[in-house]
This record gives sequence, structure tokens and C-alpha cells, in this order.
Amino acid sequence: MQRDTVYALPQAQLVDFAFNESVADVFPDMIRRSVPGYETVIGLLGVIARRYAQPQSRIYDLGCSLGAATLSMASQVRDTDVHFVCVDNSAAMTSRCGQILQRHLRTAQFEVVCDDIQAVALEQASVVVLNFTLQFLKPAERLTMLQKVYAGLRPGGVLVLSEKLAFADTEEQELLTDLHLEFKRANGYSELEISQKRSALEHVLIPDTLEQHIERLHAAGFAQVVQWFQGFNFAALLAVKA
Ligand code: GEK
Repeated sequence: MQRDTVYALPQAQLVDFAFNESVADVFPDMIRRSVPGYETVIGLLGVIARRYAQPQSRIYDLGCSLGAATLSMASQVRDTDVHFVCVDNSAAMTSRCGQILQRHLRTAQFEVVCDDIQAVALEQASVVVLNFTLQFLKPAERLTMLQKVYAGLRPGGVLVLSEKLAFADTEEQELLTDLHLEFKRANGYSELEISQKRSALEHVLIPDTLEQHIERLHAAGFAQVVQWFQGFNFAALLAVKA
């Protein structure tokens, strides 16, 4: 695994964070050292897919990056006629994702699409995964995206939504932000790396509160919404279509 040094040296000009070639090269290391509980969430996504995958349905991995969620789900889903659709709008990610999935899955079992998740048609879905992706959409576009997911799901299908959280309570926000910073330091990121990455993400990753997520998922039509994971300021929800 290549080590993430994207923000190790002082940047002359800090530009907004982008999922480009240099990020894609180090992505597994970057996300593991930046998102508390990432590996646990990936593993448990497989268990959720095992429970909810329906025969002859599709599983969508939206904002798939290098396909970690798909690999976990594919290792657990028992129906052989389930088709995986992996979507990401970063060509650096999808080209690498295609190569990785090819090594582990049958060609007929999956497709990798380089497009905006908002532009892709969703149909016959039993499981849809937005694993740390919705947070990169403009806040005003998030409800429409969830409505589209809901419409593309079969009855009994589920959405798994993992996100970085914001907190309405100032003290809670400070405490969990602080613990997240300690997590990054504990994983070997320097103060320079932490602060440069934070500035680069400022306008790109806009977190909602847990309450906003739950309310929005209900507004999109989901009958049941359950939080099943939290690691500091990162959480994962399961939303079930009745
Ligand atoms: C994992 N799910 O390893 N359309 C398509 N892709 C997008 C869009 C969009 N509008 N916006 C962002 N992305 C993965 C991790 S990373 C999370 C997901 C993170 C893509 C973007 O290119 C990137 O690959 C991914 O969403 C977010 O389980 O880096 O914090």
C-alpha cells in the first residue's frame, strides 16, 4: 500500500481537494488513516449486503473509489445473479477500480461507470451504498439524490449511507473534531498535513448533522432509518424501503 504524502510538503497554492491521480495512488492508505472505523464499516457493509441482496437485482456502489465496498459485498452475497454497478466521477479512481475488481470478480458480475452519481439511472436495486460520498454533493442536491435512490430500490431494498457528521451542539462538535485530529496524529499525519488537507476540503466536503440525515432520509420516502455505526464524527446509517 502506497503511503499518503499528498499534503506532507508546504503547498504554494492550496487548491480545493480533488480525487486526482495522486490521491487515487494513495487512496487506501489515505482513507484508512483519515476515517475512524473505515475498515470496520467496509467489513460490515458485506454483512448488510448478505442480508438484503435480492436474486437478480443490482447493487450500486455510488462514489466507489477503488471498489472496497463492492469487494466486501461481493465476498458475502450468496446469489450469483446479483450485478454490481460501481460509479465514480473520477477517472483516476474508475480506471484503477476496474483493474482491481477484474482480479477478484467475474467480468459479467460487475460494471464500472465513470460518471456523476446524479446522472446515472438506478433500477432494480436491492442495495445502494453511499459510503462517504453524499457529503461531496452540494447540500441542495442531496434530497434529490436520495429520492432517486429510493425510486430505484425494490421494495425491501436498502440504502447504506456513511458520512462525516457535524454536530449542532458546539461542545460536542469541538470534542469530536478534537478526537478526529488525535486519530490523524496517531496515524502519523503531521500538523502541516492535517491543516493543509482541512483547508483543501473546506468547500468540498460539507457535513450534515445526524438529525438532518435522518430527516432527509424520511423525506425521501424511507420508512425505517437506523444508525448502526459511529466512530468519533463519522457514522453509518441503514435506510429500508418498505
Ligand atoms: C469507499 N466509497 O472506499 N459523482 C460520482 N462520484 C463522486 C461524486 C459525484 N458527484 N462526488 C464525489 N465522488 C468509497 C470511498 S470517497 C470518500 C468514497 C472520501 C467520488 C469521489 O471521486 C471519491 O472517489 C468518492 O466519491 C468519495 O468505500 O474520500 O472521503
